[in-house]
Parts: sequence; structure tokens; C-alpha cells
Amino acid sequence: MSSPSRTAPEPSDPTVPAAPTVPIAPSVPIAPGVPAAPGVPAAPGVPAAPGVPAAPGVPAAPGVPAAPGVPADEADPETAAPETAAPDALGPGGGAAVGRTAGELAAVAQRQAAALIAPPAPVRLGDVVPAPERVEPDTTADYLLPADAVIRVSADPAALAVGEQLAALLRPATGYPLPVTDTVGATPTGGIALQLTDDADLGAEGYRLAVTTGGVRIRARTATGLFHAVQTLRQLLPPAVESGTPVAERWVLPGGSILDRPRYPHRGAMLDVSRHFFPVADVLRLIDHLARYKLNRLHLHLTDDQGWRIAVDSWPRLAVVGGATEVGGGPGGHYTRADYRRIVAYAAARHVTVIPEVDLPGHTNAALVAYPELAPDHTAPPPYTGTEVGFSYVDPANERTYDFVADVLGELATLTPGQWLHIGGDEAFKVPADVYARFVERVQRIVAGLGKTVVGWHQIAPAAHVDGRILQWWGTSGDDPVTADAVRRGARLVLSPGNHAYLDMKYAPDTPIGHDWAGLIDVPRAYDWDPGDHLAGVPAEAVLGIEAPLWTESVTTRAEVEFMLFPRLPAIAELAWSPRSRHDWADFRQRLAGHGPRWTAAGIAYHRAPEVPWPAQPPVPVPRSAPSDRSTTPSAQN
Ligand code: TNX
Repeated sequence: MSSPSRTAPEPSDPTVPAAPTVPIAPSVPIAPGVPAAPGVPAAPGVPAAPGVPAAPGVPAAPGVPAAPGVPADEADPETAAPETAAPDALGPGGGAAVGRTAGELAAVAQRQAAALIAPPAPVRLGDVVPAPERVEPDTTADYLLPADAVIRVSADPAALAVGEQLAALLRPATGYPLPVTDTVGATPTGGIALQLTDDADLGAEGYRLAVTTGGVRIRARTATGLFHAVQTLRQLLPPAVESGTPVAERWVLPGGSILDRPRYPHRGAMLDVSRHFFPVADVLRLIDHLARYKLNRLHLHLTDDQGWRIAVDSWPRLAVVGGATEVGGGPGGHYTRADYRRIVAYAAARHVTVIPEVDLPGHTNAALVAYPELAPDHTAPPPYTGTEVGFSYVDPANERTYDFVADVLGELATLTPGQWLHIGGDEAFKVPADVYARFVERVQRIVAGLGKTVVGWHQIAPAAHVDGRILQWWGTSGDDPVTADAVRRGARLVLSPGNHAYLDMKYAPDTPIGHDWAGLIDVPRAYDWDPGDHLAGVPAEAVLGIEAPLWTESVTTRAEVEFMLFPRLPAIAELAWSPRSRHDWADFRQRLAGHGPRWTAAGIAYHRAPEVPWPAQPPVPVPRSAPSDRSTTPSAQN
């Protein structure tokens, strides 16, 4: 068995030490222990000198009033940016400096330095991404998490696991012990309560969250609902909560209540691990990203022309030979069965289901390299390290092909507790349409025989319906009569419109990696479509949800994956989770902006999309997972 070709730090699994994180603004007092100059607001995160108001947009130190006219919870993140927060210009051209005393200049300099590391305004209850269904702020009910807070959870193993996850999320940055107990009473007792209830309104994934001055109470019908609520709670704390080491911060949660339920049951992302192989640690970290934004499906594109990435005991050469390279000629790699099980278990613990894909009958050059008997001419092609598509296929006329399919899908089914097996089906250009349809129908029956539900790219539409089948639509026009007809015959859809949801498309012409065949996808474009009426002739009820695929012909490292995901993945997540009534670009861009510092703290090198009013970012280097030989690396843009 080969091992992953690259190594990288583990993701932020509560059970695994976090990847190195970057301390962010609140942990960086500009003059530790030195009170601000008289009349000068204190640095963010630094208690103001007695009798001195806190900086605008910065919560006042206990007992100190907030800056006049700036309620702590209403400051606009845009006005916290250094350009506007520090209007006093110094130096050449800075007319305001003329005629000032040295003391005044020092004060201005200190204010400017503070603004440079300014955190965003305090988090408001409505700042959550994806937007909750209903938010009712109560600015009189903020809750300051005390150092001795206890997490109280219903006595249920799955709920307790969520309580432990919450504690593990909060302990590093707060430094608080946060013990978890299995007693949750009906009346608030301080701390954070996670309670299972039989409130039918909440469905399988919904939750209620209430913040009062006495504590936080979360209610859900399921551990999954509690888990989603924990992700919301995490976002309600200051961005420094993402720090891997203790930070001096006031851990205030904004008061009020939230009712939240998902719009769609299927909310996913796909990672292509074939074109470039990504080690297990990268996949686990991706699962963390999904969970953060309440996405619940991880589709792994495990096989393609350039590499076969999953060990199959009955056909061992698939992974060992077929997985030995990748686009550009690198060493590739594959997941052992143990690796794959680890990914599945890590995902399950985060309420994410893995959907494995074996792409058939096309996109199979790597399989043919390993087993030439499956090729129409029984001849092994050379390993493929380019990026063309549509040239390869396993022979539909050969019975051995169906043994191969049954063995591979059979092993994958035993490794995959989730309900779905994805059979690909895209771009088999060299297989005649009728032969292709019969092949797909046979493979669909194999999947059904394994007790799983079949998923395929929308090219499988012409094949006969099989119970439960799901088409993943990746068109770009919104008009696809063949897919609409398959829906009339019973298929349901997951939408991945290439021109809105394809995360391998460039953001802008100068994006250093990615494609543009489906157009450029900036953040507004990722956000501005409605899955409910996207495809003509398809009723809203036929749409199970949406998925954002990341193809990796040009994406080679974890940092590059994250650069393409952030900030578009949260836009897709909001379309998948939030009710349409909450869809509002102007509001979304403001809420999204507040996540930049969180990503920085978590070591995510995101694309600072110009459409989003990001708060100032401290000039710290962002760690990269692996060295890249590219001259234009994404993180260079940040
Ligand atoms: C189309 S979308 C493909 C992939 C490529 C992708 C690049 C689909 C089902 N097939 O094979 O990687 O375009 O954007």
C-alpha cells in the first residue's frame, strides 16, 4: 500500500491537536499593561484606562461605558476598517499632523496602530452564516461566558458527544476548563445547556438557541440539530475563539433567540482527489470546513483518468498501479481502507455523510492502466497526467467489466455507512448513447442490489429510472429537457450549476489557478441563484439540495483548496441552508466579512474578494500546508 504523497498537519479535530493557528488581533495588545493615553481610546481587546471610553466598535471593559453614540452591538464593521477608524493622517501629505504636539502625534500614532490590528465590531446575533431562519436579538441580554462555565447536556451519548465537541472548540482560545455534565434541568442554571426535546417543528436538523444574561440554552430533537447549533454558537463568539492558544478576550455572546432549520436536506461539497491526490489530513480539515457552515455531504471523486485513489482488495492493482501518479506527473497516492474508514468516521462525528464516487464508464484511464483486460482493445494505455476528458472507457461489451463494477462498488458499499453511491457517468464521449444507457441501467441495478441509492452526473438521465435515483446536474443554462424528463420519471436532483457552484472556476481573470469554461465565479455569482427554480420544468420538490464541486486539475495543495473554497463555500452553504426569505446579498456580504478574521485565525488563506467589506487584517504570515512550486501562489494575494 502506498502512503499519501504529502504530509500536512492534522485539522482542528477536537481529538487531534489543531493545526498551527495565527494569533489574531485581540490577542495582540499594542502596549501590554500600559493604559491608553488620556483621552485616547484603548487598543482593541485591551481594557480602557479607568474613565476612558473603549474604542468605537470595541466592547467596553467591565464597568467602562462604550464610546458615546456607538452601542456595542450596532457598530458597522465597515467603519471599523483602519481607513475610516483612523482618519488622522501622519507624515507626508498628512495635513492633519501639522501643528500638533508630540503628545498628540503619539496619540494619533497609537490610534492608527490600534486600528491596524482592529478586530471587527462585536458580533451581533444576526451575523451568522448561513443565515438562520429567524433571529430575535435582545441587546439587553448579552451573556459573558465565565471562566467557570459548565456545559450541561441531556443524558444521551450522541448529545454528550456534541457537548464534548463544543468544549473542545472553546477550550483552546478561552483557556477555560468547561466541564461537560449529563444533567440539564428545565430552568436555566448558567453556562451552556444542550438539550434534546421532542419539538416536532425542529425536524431532523433544526435547533433553537437562546442567549440570556444567565446563560445559553440550545434545544434540538437530534444530536445533529445540537451540532448545528454549536456551529452557530461558535460564530456568535468573537473571532479569537478560533485561536488555538488562549487569548485575552471578553467571551460575550449577543443576547436574543434563534430558530433555525435547513431549507434542503442535501448540502454538499465535492473534492476531486484523482486529478491531484490530497492526504487524509486535508480531507479531514475540509470536513471541518463543511461542518462549520452546516453542510452535511462530502462527495469524494475517488477515480478518474489521472488516478485511482481507493484501495480495492479484490482488484489490488487499481490503487497501487492506477493511483501512482496525478496531473503533472506527481506521485499521486491513494487511501487505504483504513484511511477511508477514518475519513468516514471523522465525517460522521461531524454529522457529514461521505458519498464516494467511482466514475464509470468514462474517466477510467487509471483503471485501464492497472487492468488492461477492461479496455476495449485489451491494451494498457500509458498513465495519463494531462487534463483532457472524454477519451477513456471500460468496455461495456465485456462481462468482466461488470465483475469489476460489482466488486468495486460492493467493497465501497461495505466501507460506506451512508446511503449513496455515486457512479459518475459524465463525458463518456466514445460510448454510443444506447450502449451507454444500457451500461448505466446495469450499474444502477448493481447499486440497488447493494442496498444503496444511486447518484450520477446528469448525463445518466436517459437511462431507465431506478428507485430513489439522484441526478447531479452540472449544466450552465437552466434549460435541460432530458434531465427534466428524468425528473418526470422519478429522479430527484442535486444542483451543481457549473456557472454558479463550480469552485474550480476562477474568481476573476487574474485568479492564479482554476478554469473559466463555465465563466468566472465571483462571490455574488456564487450567491445569486435560486435552487428552487433554477432548472426549467423541474418542480421545487424534486430538488434535494445543492453541491459545490472542486475539481483539482489546477489545485494542488490544501492552501489552494481553501483559497478556492473561501469565501464561495459559505455562499453555497447559505443557499442550501437558509430560507429563501433570508436571501439578501447586501446583508450576506456584511455577515461574510466578519468571517475573514475567523478564517485567518484558523490558518485559512482565503481570497479577499473585492465585493466583500473585509475588516482590516493584521499583517501576519498565513501558514501554508505544503510547499508549492508555483510562482503565483494564492496566499500571496492575502
Ligand atoms: C467537467 S463536471 C468535468 C470534470 C472536470 C471539470 C473541470 C463533470 C461531471 N466533469 O471531469 O474536472 O469539468 O471543471
